Amino acid sequence: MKVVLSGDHAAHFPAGELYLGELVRPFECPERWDHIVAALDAVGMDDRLAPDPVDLGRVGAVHDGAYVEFLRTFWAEWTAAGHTNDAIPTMFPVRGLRHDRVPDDIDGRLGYYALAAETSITAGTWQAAAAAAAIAQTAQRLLSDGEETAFALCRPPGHHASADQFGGYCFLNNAAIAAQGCLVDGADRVAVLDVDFHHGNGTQSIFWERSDVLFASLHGHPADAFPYFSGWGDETGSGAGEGCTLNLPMRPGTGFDEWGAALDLACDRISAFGPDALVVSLGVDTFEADPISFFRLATDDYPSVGRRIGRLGLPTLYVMEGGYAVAEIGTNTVNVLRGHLDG
Ligand code: Q9C
Ligand code: ZN
Repeated sequence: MKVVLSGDHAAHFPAGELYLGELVRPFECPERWDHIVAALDAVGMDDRLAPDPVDLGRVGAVHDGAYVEFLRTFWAEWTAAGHTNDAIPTMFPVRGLRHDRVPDDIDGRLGYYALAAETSITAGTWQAAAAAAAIAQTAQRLLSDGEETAFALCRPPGHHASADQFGGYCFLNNAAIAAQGCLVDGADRVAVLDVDFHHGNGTQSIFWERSDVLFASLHGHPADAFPYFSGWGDETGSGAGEGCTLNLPMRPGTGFDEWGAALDLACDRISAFGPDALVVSLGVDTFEADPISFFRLATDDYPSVGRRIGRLGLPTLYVMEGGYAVAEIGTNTVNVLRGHLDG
């Protein structure tokens, strides 16, 4: 399996994350990437390549142009306004407020384009986010050119980012960019399987009305887990996309028996959809020791996750999402990839 990766990820590392009333060291940290690379080394997955430059035209197929421009120019505007700290959004266009007007003020625009306050923007955020999108694009082209599998080692992650919102550690929706790229490069239908612990609200919203993309997600129930306002089972898509969204929320303490049964259900739905390619939003924050999540998957469960996905027999692109048990993130991630390859 080819692995696409870039050292540019390290440019994004905010000083703090607003977490339960305090500013803590961000859970989404550069060492996550180091541990994944070390685990790939350990099993000899050394077929690696750097991404081609990001294709912003194609990013614009899933993201709002003004949003991408906001991300690209944010740090220059923020510092020009005299701010030197990382930026934390604090005011949002919530219930009862207008979201049809974009403020001029840079702090106002920060809130307009944010979905939550735990995700700071720092000097290197655009460099890293653009590199992650480029990684997804390069890996997608490998798949479209005939590779059976590829791993896009994206950081920062992407599945919470909608067409025009960042948050949940995400800025550009790498998996959505890849899925859309598959369609542009010849696929008639693509499935996105999101196994990250959190609901992929961004991916869901991007493809909500689309009949050419099936979005299937296993995640912590929104009554109990971030992003709280998305991911119930009755969210099934609308318009042409009605029935093309499948949400399987699960409660605290869910272990591999129940989670694996949900994975089987999602895989059955994917088979029935008949896609030409599969994009997997691969988060391993389902792990029992994850510090911010509540499922109970064990390191030894991950090979069967990859095996089950591999049995679909589809060209498959794994896109890295979350996973915050840093010491185990590499082994857990590589276990999925190995399970897929070993069958
Ligand atoms: N008290 C990803 O895994 N914080 N993002 C939750 C709960 C946000 C996770 C705090 C978690 C975002 C890609
Ligand atoms: Zn997650």
